[in-house]
Formats: sequence, structure tokens, C-alpha cells
Amino acid sequence: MNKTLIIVPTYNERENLPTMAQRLSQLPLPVDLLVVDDNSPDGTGQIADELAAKSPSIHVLHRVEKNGLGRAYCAGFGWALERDYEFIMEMDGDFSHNPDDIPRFIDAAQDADLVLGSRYCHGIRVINWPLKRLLLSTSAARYVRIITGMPFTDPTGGFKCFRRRALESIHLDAVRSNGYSFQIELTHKIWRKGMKIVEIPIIFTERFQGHSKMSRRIVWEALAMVWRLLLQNGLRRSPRKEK
Ligand SMILES: Nc1nc2c(ncn2[C@@H]2O[C@H](COP(=O)(O)OP(=O)(O)OP(=O)(O)O)[C@@H](O)[C@H]2O)c(=O)[nH]1
Ligand SMILES: [Mg+2]
Repeated sequence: MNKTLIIVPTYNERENLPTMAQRLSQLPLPVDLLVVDDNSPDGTGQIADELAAKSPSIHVLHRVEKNGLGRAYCAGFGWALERDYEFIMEMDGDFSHNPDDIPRFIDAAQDADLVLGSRYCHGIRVINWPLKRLLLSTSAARYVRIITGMPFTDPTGGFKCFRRRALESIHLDAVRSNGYSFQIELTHKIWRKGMKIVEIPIIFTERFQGHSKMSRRIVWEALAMVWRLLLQNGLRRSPRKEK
């Protein structure tokens, strides 16, 4: 067993998964892969099982139905915490996140509780997004910063590395959100405890095929979640120790 686990939630990623597994196995540092598949109709789960049968560093969690990214990640975190992983990462399975960035996350995580991959620190690095989508994302980032006081440039990003202690400090069962607000909620829960969070720059590449999952519902969920987080933090815009 390696010390680092990369959790990749999948829903219809059969074209991407084998290449992803191969790219991970070629990294300069050894990592384990956990695929969390929500019974993908395209058979991604079966492909994951075949990969796992060939490699002891690949694992699969099967879930019965499509239940959203947030639920899939929480299941993956629970699985990781039952084992001895020290570095636990979130990463998309569609190559929007570049697996070659993983060693930089692990470097930064030596001295942090949570490392956030940021598209927006020191400039904007997003490939293949319409301007509308980019404006929505950067405005969301500003909104989160203003309301909650969390000083990060990219709070909705989904390329992250948690130290074990950071995940152990939160009640995964109490995580409510599922869309982009899931990322905000998790980071806020760790930040308000006063844990150390750092950002590193990443390049995000939107998949060139398929449709955006962005919907009004996801936006509303995030808008409302930010206020709930402010309340949960006693209306403070800075970290505090929780009891
Ligand atoms: N297990 C699981 N994985 C999912 C679910 N929804 C998306 N994923 C996976 O999560 C990763 C990111 O999802 P995408 O579909 O690229 O969604 P996104 O990047 O947030 O959305 P767009 O950029 O708007 O397309 C991919 O690996 C997906 O296969 C889900 O409900 N369950
Ligand atoms: Mg994507």
C-alpha cells in the first residue's frame, strides 16, 4: 500500500479510465488509485474491476446509482480513512486535471493540511471554457471570498490534496452539498478550524467532448451554501477553534 491515494469519481468515463490508470502508474512517486463508480451505464465500473484485478494499487468502490460528486467523494474519503493513507487527493477522471501535477501537490502537502489546486492564482489558466462560464466561476470565487472571508482564489476547484488529519477533523456525514458547493463546504470546514491551507497553480482543461454539467440548481446550491457556512462559523469571516 502506498501513502498517497488518488480518488477519481467516475460516471461514464470508459474512454478515459485506462489511460488515467496508466498515467498514474508512471508518476515519479507511487500512488494508489480509488475509482468510485456510480454504476456507469457505459461499463466504466467493469473496466475499473479489470484494471484492479491486474494491479494491486488500483481499487474500486461501486455505488448503486448516480448520486453526485459530493456523495462519491465522501464514500471515497471514508474508504481511505479506514486504511493508512496519509495523502488523499480529489481528481476528475476526464483529464481536466493533469495527473502530472500530483507530485507538486504532495510536495506542498508536506507542510500543510490541505492543498488546493488553483486556476486563478497569478493569472487565469483555463482552457476551452466559454467566457460566460469563466466569468461565472471567477465571480463565484469572489463571492465566496467576500461572504465567508476565506482568502482563496479558487474555492470551487476540485483538484485537492488532503492530509489525513484534515479529513479526520470533519464529520463526513454532515457534509450536505453535492455540486460545486461541495468543494467550498469541505474547504470551509477545514479552514475555520485554523488548519493550514495552501494554493498551488494548476492548468484546467475542459473536456473537448460532452456537455457541461453546470445548471441553475448547482449555482443556487452554492449561493445558499455560502451563507450557511457563514452562519455555521458564528458570522465570523476568520477561522476559529471549534469545540
Ligand atoms: N461517481 C460519480 N462520479 C461523477 C458523478 N458526476 C460526475 N462524476 C465524475 O466526476 C468527475 C468530474 O465530473 P464532470 O462530469 O467532468 O463534471 P464537471 O467537470 O464538474 O462538469 P463540467 O465541467 O460542467 O462538465 C468526472 O470524473 C466524472 O466522471 C456522479 O454523480 N458520481
Ligand atoms: Mg469535467
